[in-house]
Amino acid sequence: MKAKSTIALAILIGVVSFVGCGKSSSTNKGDRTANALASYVAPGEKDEYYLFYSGGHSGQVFVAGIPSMRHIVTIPVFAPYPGTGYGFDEESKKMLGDFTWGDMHHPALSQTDSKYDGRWLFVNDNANNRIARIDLRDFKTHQILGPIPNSIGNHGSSFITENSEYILCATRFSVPLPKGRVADPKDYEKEFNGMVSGIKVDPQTGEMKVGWQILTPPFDWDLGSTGKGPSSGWAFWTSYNTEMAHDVLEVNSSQKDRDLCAVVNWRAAEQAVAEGKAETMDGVPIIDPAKVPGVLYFVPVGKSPHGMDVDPSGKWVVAGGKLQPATTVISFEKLKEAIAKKDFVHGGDVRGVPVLEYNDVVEGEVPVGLGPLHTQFDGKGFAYTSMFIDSNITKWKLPPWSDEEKKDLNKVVLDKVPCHFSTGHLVVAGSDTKNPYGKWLVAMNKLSAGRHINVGPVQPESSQLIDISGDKMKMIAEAYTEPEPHFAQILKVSEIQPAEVYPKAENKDPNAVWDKENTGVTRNGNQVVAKLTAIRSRFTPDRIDAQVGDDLTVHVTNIEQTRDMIHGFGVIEQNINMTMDPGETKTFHIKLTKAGVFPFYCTNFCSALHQEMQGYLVVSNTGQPLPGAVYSQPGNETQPASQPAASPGN
Ligand code: K7E
Ligand code: CUA
Repeated sequence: MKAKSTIALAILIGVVSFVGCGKSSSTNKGDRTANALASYVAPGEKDEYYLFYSGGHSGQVFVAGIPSMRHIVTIPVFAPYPGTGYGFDEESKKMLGDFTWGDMHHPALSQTDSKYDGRWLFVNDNANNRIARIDLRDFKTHQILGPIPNSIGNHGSSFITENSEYILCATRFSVPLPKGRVADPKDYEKEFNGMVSGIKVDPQTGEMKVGWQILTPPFDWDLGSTGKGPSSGWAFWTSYNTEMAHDVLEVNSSQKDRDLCAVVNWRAAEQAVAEGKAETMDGVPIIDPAKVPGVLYFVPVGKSPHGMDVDPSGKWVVAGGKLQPATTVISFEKLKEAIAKKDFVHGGDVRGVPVLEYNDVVEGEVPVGLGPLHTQFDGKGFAYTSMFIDSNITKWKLPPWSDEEKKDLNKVVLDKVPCHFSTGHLVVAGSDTKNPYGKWLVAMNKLSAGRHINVGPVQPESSQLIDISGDKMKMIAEAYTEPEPHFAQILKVSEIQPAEVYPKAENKDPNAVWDKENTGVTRNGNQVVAKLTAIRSRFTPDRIDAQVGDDLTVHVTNIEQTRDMIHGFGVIEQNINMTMDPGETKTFHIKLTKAGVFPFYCTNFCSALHQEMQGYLVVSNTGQPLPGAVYSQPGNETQPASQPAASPGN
């Protein structure tokens, strides 16, 4: 009760202190100059790091540079993005499936030996139970896996193992399984189930498939983290509804003083499946932890925790308190000992899953302040926790602690820097690897609270760049994004070499055409197929004839081999919008339903003659082709390209 009123008071104070937010925190002229220089990237110069923000329910990844914090590019993933034609061509439409949005929370860079290997970025979709893979060779989405069977609310995801063997996911929601079965939510505790999923990643191609799943009680799993070093092969999740309440969760899921974290031995799970100890549900091998001991354990932590983060050494697992003003530090060594000694809470298993004793595994509770959510690490023995209620970042020291510090853990709390406002996630460069880059921290704030020029009732999300290289943290700069970044990843620019064009030799699209001779329009029954080239500043052919009722398929190959020479293909009143990068072939397919002449044109400004880069889709009434409509297939009517192909640089 007392704790609750303290929090209520803190929220109140927080709200009151919104007033006057527009002022600079650093008025000293010397500081202002130094901070400005720290984030200044002069015209022509480049940033040192990529910052990959998850875009929340925008379904996109936003890429910014650090230290400038400038937004560089948006990578569309779970939602169409007309800017790059994503979600319009057949390939990306197929990836999106029936969905036009996703709720992206936790991006994860692929790792080898607990270090970023610069190959892929994986992101989760809480809303439609999916995982996507972005290839860092071209910064594009190449696979969307899901909806994952037997899994509802893919929030506790995508956490990658130390050699990218798996993406591990846990369910935020529970439902009766298999999906499609109906039970009364009143019977939640008995009938509903949560799930931990191991999504297998192909080490060569990055292709994902569902590997196995572990059945869990219907706790609401929250954030997770994977082990490394001594905790290699393990993964951890917090939960916020050990009560297994099904209604008025705001009250009913905050009854117990402690909630249970999941401790998963994913190598043991993999082994159990190999040994045939799983049963199949909806095509996936499912492990029942009551029947397969050694796969899942529970650890009590403070009430309704949120973040769960493993430090770079792999020795410490930190749970964010959320409703208690402390982070709980779990010692992995102690945890392993307790498991080995089978030191479980007597009679305290939940559905046959052993519960470890809190006092056996917890190293200490660090009084970081109010509303601790997520923790990141700099690799020098320090931890940084985002405080949602206090609106700051708290820096503290990881164990080992001296006896004196253990007596009063206030002594390990070293520094606080105020943020604006209500910080959610934070990211320290490389925190989830064994060798963090350190240096920069980005706080992602839930409310920007009047910090920028007024754009109406809906404000962009604020993020703040903080220098953590010294003893004291230094607030350097602010930036804003579209809604709504949750977690982010930071990668050193020098560690990857994205492609400049798609080389012609690598274009394996069977419908790619590279010269005028192979372009053209063919008709077969009511199937009309057009193959076009695009180059500055012409489509070849620039006329496509068809009839109402035809199935029209158009393949456009951008035959440029020059970086950034992009052409678009928009068709008036047909909702067609594609973008072809240099060397890329894209395809769209439509059923033609109305007669008329529909101009098509290049949407990307590509040259001084960009405006001239246009043509016509002529749709005649059924059975009434124009006399000039001819098609280029032996045995069929032919429609030759009307003009010679232009050369690059035209
Ligand atoms: Cu804290 Cu979805 Cu990671 Cu948002 S979650 S803040
Ligand atoms: Cu091609 Cu504009």
